[in-house]
Amino acid sequence: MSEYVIFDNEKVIEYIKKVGSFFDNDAVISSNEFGDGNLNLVFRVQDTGGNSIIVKQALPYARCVGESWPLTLDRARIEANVLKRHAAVCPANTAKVLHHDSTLAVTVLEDLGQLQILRSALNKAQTFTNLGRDIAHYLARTSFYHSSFYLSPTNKKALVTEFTNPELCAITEDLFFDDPYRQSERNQYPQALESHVAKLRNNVPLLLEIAKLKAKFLTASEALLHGDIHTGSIFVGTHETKVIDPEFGFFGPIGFDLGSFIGNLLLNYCAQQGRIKALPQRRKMQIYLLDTISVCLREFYVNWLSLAQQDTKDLALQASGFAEHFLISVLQDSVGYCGSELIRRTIGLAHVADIDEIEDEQTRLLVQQQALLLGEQQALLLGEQLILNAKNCQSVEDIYQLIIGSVQ
Ligand code: SR1
Ligand code: MG
Repeated sequence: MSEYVIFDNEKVIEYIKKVGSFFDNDAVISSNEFGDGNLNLVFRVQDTGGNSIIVKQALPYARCVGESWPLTLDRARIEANVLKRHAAVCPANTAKVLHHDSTLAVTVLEDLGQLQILRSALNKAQTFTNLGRDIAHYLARTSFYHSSFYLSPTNKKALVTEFTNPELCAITEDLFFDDPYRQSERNQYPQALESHVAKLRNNVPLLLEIAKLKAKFLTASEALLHGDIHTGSIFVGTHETKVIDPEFGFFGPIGFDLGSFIGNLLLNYCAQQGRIKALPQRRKMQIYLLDTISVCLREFYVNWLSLAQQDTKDLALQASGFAEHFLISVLQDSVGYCGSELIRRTIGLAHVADIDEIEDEQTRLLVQQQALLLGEQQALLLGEQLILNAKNCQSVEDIYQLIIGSVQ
C-alpha cells in the first residue's frame, strides 16, 4: 500500500500477508483490535498454531478525543526508531520492532501477551521483585548512551534533529505544565476539588517551580527520552520487564522519564487507599511501591555513574566529580517532574485507571479529596511538596527521604 489508509482487521491481515515473513504461507490468520490507549490502533494478529505479532497503527488524530484533535502520523516513525535505538543499548528491557512502514504509520512488534501491563497488575496488587532494578537499568542505559557523555557532538546534533517531535512534545507542554495551573476545558476533576485546584493556580512558588521544569523540558536536549513512561507503557512478568510506546520520544531532560515512572508508582500508592480495604495488606502494597522507588533511584544513580566512569567519550565531561554533579541535577529534576505528573494525572485531561476505576464514587472522591487535603497518599499536595523541595536534595538519600516524608 503506497498511501495511508486506516486499518481494520481485514486490512491488517491483507497487509501482514503482503509483507510476509511473519507466518507460514499457508497459515490461517486472524486479527483483533484491542487498543485502549489514548492515541492509536493496536491489533493482535495470530495464526492457529499460537504464533502472534502486534500491529500498531497511528491514527491521524488522538483516539481518545476524536478527529477534532488532529495529530501527526510521524509519531509512528519516532516510536519505532526510539524503540530500535533503546533496544540497541538495552535489549533486555525494550520491546522488539519487527517491521516499520512510515507511510502507513504502522509498526509490527513482538507480542508480549505473556506479560501484563504494569498498571493493571499494580491495580490487582501484584508485585514484581525486579521492577525497580529493571527500569533503573533501562533508564540509565538508554539515557547515558544517548547523551553528550557518550555521543560525539556531531552525531548528537544529528540525532536531536532526527528525533525532533514537536506535536507530541506540545501535548506534554500543554497537558503537563500548563493546563493543571489554569482554567482549561480539557481539565477533568470533580466540582468538589475546585477550591483545591484554585489554590494550585494561585500558588506562586509552585508556579515558579513548574516554570523551571517546563523551561528545562523545552530546552535541555540531554538524552533521547522515552517521553511517556507511565505504568501503562511497561509490560511485566516475574522475570521480565519490557518498555513499549515511546511515541513521545525526543531529546529532553533525563529526569523527566525517571520522574514520570516514580510519579506513576506514587499515584498507585495514593489509589491503594481506595482499593485495598484491609490496612495490613494496603500498607504491604504501599511499602512495596516505596521500596521499588528506592531501588529504582539508587540503581539508576549507581548504573549511570558506572557507565559514565567506564564509557564517557567527551574529554571535558570526564573531569572528576562532574558525573556526580550532573546526576544530582537529574535526580532533582526527577522529583519535580514526578510531582507534576501526580498533579496533571489527578486534575488534567489524562487520568490514571488506578484512581478513576475506584468504583464507589464517594470512596474515589475521598481518595481525591484526601490527596488534596492531607498530604498523605495524595497526589496533588504530594506533587506540590515534591516540586517545592526538589532543589534542596543533594543525594539519592535526600531524594528518597523527601518522597518518604511526603507520603507519611
Ligand atoms: C491526548 S494524549 C494524553 C496523554 O496520553 C499519553 O499517554 C500521554 O501521557 C499524554 O499526555
Ligand atoms: Mg502511549
